[in-house]
Amino acid sequence: MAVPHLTELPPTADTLENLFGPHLSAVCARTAAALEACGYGGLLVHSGSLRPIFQDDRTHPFEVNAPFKVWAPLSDVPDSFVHFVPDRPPRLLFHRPTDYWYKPAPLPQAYWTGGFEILPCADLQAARAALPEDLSHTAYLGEDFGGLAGWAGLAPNPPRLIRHLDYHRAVKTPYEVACLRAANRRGARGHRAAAQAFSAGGSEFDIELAFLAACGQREQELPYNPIIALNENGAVLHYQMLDKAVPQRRRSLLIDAGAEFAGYASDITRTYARESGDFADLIGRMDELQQTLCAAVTAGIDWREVHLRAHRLTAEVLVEADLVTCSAEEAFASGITTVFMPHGIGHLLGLEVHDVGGFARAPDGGDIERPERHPYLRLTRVLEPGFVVTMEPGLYFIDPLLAATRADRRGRLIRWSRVESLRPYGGIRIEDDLAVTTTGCENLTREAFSAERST
Ligand SMILES: [Mn+2]
Repeated sequence: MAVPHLTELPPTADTLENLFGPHLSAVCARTAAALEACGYGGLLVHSGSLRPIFQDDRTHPFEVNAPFKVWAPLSDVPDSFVHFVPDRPPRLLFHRPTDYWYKPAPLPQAYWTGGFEILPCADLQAARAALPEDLSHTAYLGEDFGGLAGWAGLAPNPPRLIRHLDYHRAVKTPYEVACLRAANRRGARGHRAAAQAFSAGGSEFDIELAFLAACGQREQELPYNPIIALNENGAVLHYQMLDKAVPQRRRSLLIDAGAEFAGYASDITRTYARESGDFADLIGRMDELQQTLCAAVTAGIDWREVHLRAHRLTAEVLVEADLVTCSAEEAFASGITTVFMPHGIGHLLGLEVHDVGGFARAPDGGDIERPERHPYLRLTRVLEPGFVVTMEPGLYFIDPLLAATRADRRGRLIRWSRVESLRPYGGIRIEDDLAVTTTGCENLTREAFSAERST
């Protein structure tokens, strides 16, 4: 069944074509610089392999390698390669087997293909034959595809080169920001339908189906499996069950789900209450906190400080909501906020939902440490224009963390009766995607929801 409204999704192919040329030039330039710094003359990137299922004639779902996708927005063509030698147009060795069991992907002809020399290759031997005979001084990015050992001379996955490329991938080109904006439009569409399915009384599974239909994507195309959690399931950070039964009493929905556009991910979370009351008020308060944090995002700020500030603000919410018996200062200093908010405040977003390069001090340097007691933060760098980050404060009632806290001396700092009354609602997370600029940031997610509301 066609999903006609998706054709209206901006940006248009013309816009994308205009943006893709400079994007490809930027990828070529930064790759050339990285190759030079690491002593290589060329790069070969593999799209990935199909992995057979043990004792079966089927394969696991295909997941493309992100370092391949940065060149070409192809998510479903295993055993293809991009071969790049500085000062020459990149070549795409496009896997096109003779196959009557599966339909081979058609040779691409799209807004991005003009910058490539594209060669159809029936198999790996044909791909090897299309490459220079001498592959020494060529770096290879990808898994061992079984046969790689025979491609003499390649340097597989050199860590230094990967660090260089990952470091620079944190800064998105205008083309990439346009793709992330479109991924947010698609995701906001899905979220709107999901919220309606929740209001209509749907199960977690029903809500997922509504999300997929509105995004116009199958689950395999999404950047990650949606987290759709009713009631206390919202306290499981990566809840995955998609229960098909409707719970007797429906209190709350936490949905963390994103869509994909040209290989780029959106990562969006919303929390809804079925009825007004304390939990609904707490959602409103967390939304305010999230907006306060978003308003301060701009190039030049240290993401570790954003994370710690989120904890200080969370401590204030805990006091206001009467969830602690101590002051906000003590709630922060004692680490009680990490019981209610045990994950990072956000991460880089791009070709991967948790994008690479979040810790790199420099293209060729070590990692920037996480703040003490905050082991799950995935970004420690100072923000630069072109970074796209998520902002995702949360407040959860997580049984194993609460139990451990109750057992130690910090237990006295928690107002247990309040925790008991809010536990059945699971938790709250509100997550937007922000494109960092020199003067602030663009909230790709809020803009997408506004644009969807006006359609
Ligand atoms: Mn996220």
